[in-house]
Amino acid sequence: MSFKASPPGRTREAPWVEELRSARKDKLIGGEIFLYPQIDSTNQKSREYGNRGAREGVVVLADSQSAGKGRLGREWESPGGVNLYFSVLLRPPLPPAAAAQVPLLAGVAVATAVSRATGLEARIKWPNDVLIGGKKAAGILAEMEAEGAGIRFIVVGIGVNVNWRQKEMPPPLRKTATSLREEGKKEFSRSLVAGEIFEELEKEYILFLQEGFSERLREKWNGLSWVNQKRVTAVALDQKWEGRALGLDRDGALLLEDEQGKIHRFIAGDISLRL
Ligand code: BT5
Repeated sequence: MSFKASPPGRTREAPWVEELRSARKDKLIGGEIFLYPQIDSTNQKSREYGNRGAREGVVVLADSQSAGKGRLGREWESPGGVNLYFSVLLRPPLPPAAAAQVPLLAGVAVATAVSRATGLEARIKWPNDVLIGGKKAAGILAEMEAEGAGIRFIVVGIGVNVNWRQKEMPPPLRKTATSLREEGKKEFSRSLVAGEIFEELEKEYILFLQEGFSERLREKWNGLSWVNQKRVTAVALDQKWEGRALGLDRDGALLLEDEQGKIHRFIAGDISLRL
């Protein structure tokens, strides 16, 4: 089955997208990029591609989103012309239980790539936030479709605030969100940042297929973690747990030690952390 790039491109593409395409030619992730100037959500579109049989590594990239999604029904602010919004289609030949580890490897890839592209220190706040200077610069939303005992596909959606200015952010976000430009005090190339993320994600994903959720990956995650050894509150629906974050265990669950020294395990997805 073949897919035409969308929209069918009568106009020239933005130079940064052309740069990105040529940097990723023949690679697994981003070797094929479907560009949308505006879309509801790249995750939504990527799921459609997934359901229609698109191959692993295909990327849906948008300049802006009208209904960008966060986790648990939250929204992702997605103005045009400044940031990155994309979704990567993966087809790991693994059981559905392994899917919970994919956002963790994506967090490592995004934090590493952003640091490399900008020289800024990016950290991970469990499970899926990438912070710079304690504020959120990127978010990850992974969604899976399973079939019986296998994963049909996973869509890894990544939003990075690249050149968004604080004064253009909605006021409620100004305290918690940041961008590469705000932190680095200069503009960054979207193609450079996206290219580094695709590269790092490809590397981590291939290693994950070979080694699983390895000691190496866990240590890398723990080394990048913003929360380890900090006092945190884990919140799920109507319950709260307070304690010290210890890091990830062998399965990728976050460990929290409460006042009484009791250890609690949290699986990403149904819980939020507050510092
Ligand atoms: C996330 O959710 O952090 C996942 C965000 C994933 C976005 C990408 S963009 C490409 C792809 N297509 C999609 O439709 N989604 C993915 P969560 O942890 O639930 O965080 C959401 C919360 O972050 C919101 O409730 C706001 O408080 C805050 N927020 C919203 N937009 C933001 C932004 N652009 N930058 C920083 N924080 C933001």
